[in-house]
Amino acid sequence: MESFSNFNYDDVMKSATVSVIGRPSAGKSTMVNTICEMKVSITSPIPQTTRNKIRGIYTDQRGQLVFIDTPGYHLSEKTINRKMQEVTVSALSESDIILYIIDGKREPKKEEETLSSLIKEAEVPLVCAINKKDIITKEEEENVRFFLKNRFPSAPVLLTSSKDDDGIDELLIELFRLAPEGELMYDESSYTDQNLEFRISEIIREKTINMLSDELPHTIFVEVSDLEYDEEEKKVWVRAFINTERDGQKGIIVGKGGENIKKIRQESFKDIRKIFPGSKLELDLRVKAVAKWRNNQAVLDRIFREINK
Ligand SMILES: Nc1nc2c(ncn2[C@@H]2O[C@H](COP(=O)(O)OP(=O)(O)OP(=O)(O)O)[C@@H](O)[C@H]2O)c(=O)[nH]1
Ligand SMILES: [Mg+2]
Repeated sequence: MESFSNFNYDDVMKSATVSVIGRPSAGKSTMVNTICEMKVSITSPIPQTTRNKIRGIYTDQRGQLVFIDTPGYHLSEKTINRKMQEVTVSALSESDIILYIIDGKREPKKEEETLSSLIKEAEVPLVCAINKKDIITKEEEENVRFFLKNRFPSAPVLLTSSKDDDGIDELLIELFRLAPEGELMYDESSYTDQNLEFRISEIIREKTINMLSDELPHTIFVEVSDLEYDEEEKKVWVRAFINTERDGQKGIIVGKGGENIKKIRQESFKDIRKIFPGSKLELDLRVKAVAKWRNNQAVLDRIFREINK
């Protein structure tokens, strides 16, 4: 990220929570990762990847912004989708600023209208980002600008590419401009506050999702059943389950001769090791079927539980 050379420094420290809101696949999690310069929140080409409120922390001389990544807002009556809608709506009112991310490639329709109405009702200072600048045409950009001008005439609108880290410095300037004065909420070296089990399970979920296609990514959830971390001996032992809905789906995740699960394990291993630098990691990964878990209240309660430390 470029330095913010044209910023006027003063003595006032700013501090704000920023809810990152938008439809599925708009690029919210990619945006949070780009800003925090760290993989805080998993991403994938498949809509509805994020399921929880995930905090990513950005700190510089101006102060601190605590981003709350949220599930993409999707109109659907299914239990799990409604749960995800609830997570998103709860983030709207609990932040100092809303960062509304619109995928410039997709014409705003009903879902965007519903979401923008919810944002309006929240009455929280707003910054809008038209994202995917790297692939949108001038006409697509103008369409989205027209939509936003109609609904939020006075909100700043930025053009960004969260993938290419373009327009992000300008976005941060707007966010800090709106941020209230305040002390740092987290240590300046922090970039997230998710608990270890959650971070590990999300890494494994990301690697699994990226291996699958169609509806399958939505049928999985990952749980870490055991985590032993011996800081002195520098050893970590993890056992985790990739849960799907049916035995047939288990076979797809495992793959021919176990080739898929091997790849998922290898990719997960690389990322999990980064959480425990210098430690020896053992990862025991298993696949299990949990019938109809998306309608199982106990499972949903576990998935949507508090994920912060
Ligand atoms: N070309 C382009 N692709 C992007 C950009 N930002 C994100 N993407 C891609 O869009 C897809 C979705 O990105 P995510 O960051 O997972 O989107 P999200 O809004 O968090 O999605 P949900 O969690 O499902 O709501 C991924 O394939 C990203 O690589 C961008 O600025 N340009
Ligand atoms: Mg996401």
